[in-house]
Amino acid sequence: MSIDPTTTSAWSELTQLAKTPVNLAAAFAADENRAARYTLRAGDLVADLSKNLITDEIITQLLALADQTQVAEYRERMYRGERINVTEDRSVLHTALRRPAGDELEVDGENVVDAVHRELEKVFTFATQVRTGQWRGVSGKRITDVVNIGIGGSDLGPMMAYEALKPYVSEDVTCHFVSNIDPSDIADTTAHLDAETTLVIVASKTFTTLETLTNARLARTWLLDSLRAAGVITADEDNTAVARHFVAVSTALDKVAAFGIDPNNAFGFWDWVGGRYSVDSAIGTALAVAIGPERFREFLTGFHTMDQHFATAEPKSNLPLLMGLLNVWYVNFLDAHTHAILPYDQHLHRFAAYLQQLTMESNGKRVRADGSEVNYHTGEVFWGEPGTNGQHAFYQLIHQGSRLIPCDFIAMANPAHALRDGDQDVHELFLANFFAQSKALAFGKSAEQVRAEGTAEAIVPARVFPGNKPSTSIMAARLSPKVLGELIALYEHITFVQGAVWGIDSFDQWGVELGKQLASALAPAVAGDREALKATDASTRNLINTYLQLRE
Ligand code: G6Q
Repeated sequence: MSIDPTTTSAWSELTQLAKTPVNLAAAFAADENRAARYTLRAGDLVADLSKNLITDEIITQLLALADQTQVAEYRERMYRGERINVTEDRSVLHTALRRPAGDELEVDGENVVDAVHRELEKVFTFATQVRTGQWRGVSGKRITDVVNIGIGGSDLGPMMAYEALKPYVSEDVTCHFVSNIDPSDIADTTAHLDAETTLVIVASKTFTTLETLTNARLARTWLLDSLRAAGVITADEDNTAVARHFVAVSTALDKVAAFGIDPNNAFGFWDWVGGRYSVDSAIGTALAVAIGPERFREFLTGFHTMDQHFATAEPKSNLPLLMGLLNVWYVNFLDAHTHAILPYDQHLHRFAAYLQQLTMESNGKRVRADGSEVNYHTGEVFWGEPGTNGQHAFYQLIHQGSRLIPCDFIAMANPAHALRDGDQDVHELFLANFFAQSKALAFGKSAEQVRAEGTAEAIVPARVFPGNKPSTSIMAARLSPKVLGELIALYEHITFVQGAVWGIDSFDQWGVELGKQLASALAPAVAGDREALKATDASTRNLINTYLQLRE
């Protein structure tokens, strides 16, 4: 039986506490140690939680809520490999992907840590071969471009991490990421590539995903057509060419073989790795090629550092636990609907997109793990853009709109590119914005301050910033592979904590199934089959008819 969190005493206490709003300006005035007291360290990350709408009493009750909903026990069960993904009857072991070699964790009679390291070594050998030019295309040229074809969890992680770790990426190999079944995606990508020097990684856990298999077939056709046109291969050399230019990452090696990829050129992982939790498995092969085995190991160390922190840090100083509980506080007691992710680091420009999947596919559930319906809100909408772009776009609503939007600001002390504009260090200017935004959100600008600037009375209200808007600021020295691993694992565990309190299964994703089924069922109608069109509902029929009229 799942625990209904609303039946706990902590939930009642928090409901009461929410009736007395926290005033940030007053809280800081009353306690000069507030910033220090609420600043935590986890691995290389420093997180300042002091600008959240919290008091010690609220934190005490949030931790009581975690106790009463058995978050720690659930965490232990996950780490041990119990089948906590109940609707798919699977273990949830992304934490095993980053355990050091030599550790032991037995699942179904196998030491999964050994299995993980065996597979990692295969990935690393391959990555080194590509990076050193030992792996050659069918015409003997070295690989200059890698195209990762995958979608969802088989795309967003490696793509986000590739962008984030740009300063560590090899100059000899460029990675590209194709995910959308919109033919523009593969066409635009291959348009600039030379088939003789391109290697395709087909990344699909199930190897059944329509988008990925369609794009993989399109890529194969492009590759073989190009090689033939260049006179590099003859008609009977297709298999040789595919073997030199295609590798796969999957849990379904039989399907890889059926597609025509040599299973020797395939890297495996396991059903206990969820797609959105898989960037640190063989799904990260493109990233391993790009940054190399050493850096990839550092990336894994970062994840493991955060896993250890989550497993062992005292509740009061446990960063993922507290950040997860804060999100519950905002969603369930202060009526927040969304949460903004605002990285002040251009290289994290896909981080919010990545977190959208991690958080919303995980916690967008309305029944608990035992099937009972929730009577409280679950997953909030995560969204964001890198600063300062967001400032010139949507921050208006966060500062002066009517909704409460908790924000996570993320910044690195050291820039990837130390540029100066005359006497000005540009990174300092950039970070001044990072500091200014959380300050403006927390402390606002009063009517008196606006008037003091000589503002006409009629427009004073429009220029007031009410303040008291919550935010967390996370900093690290630089965006190294290790720090990126820590950041990702931090959000994995924040997501876990929220799901645990809510009693939902954060590891299934049944909500994506219906659309997939309907798309396949509607394909004949879209192709103009009158009977299929007649069989569908009136609204969809109307839309498809409009399309058929517009299609040239
Ligand atoms: C992630 C989801 C989903 C999945 C994609 C791709 O947790 O399960 O985003 O990653 O649907 O699936 P395949 O890797 O099986 O192609």
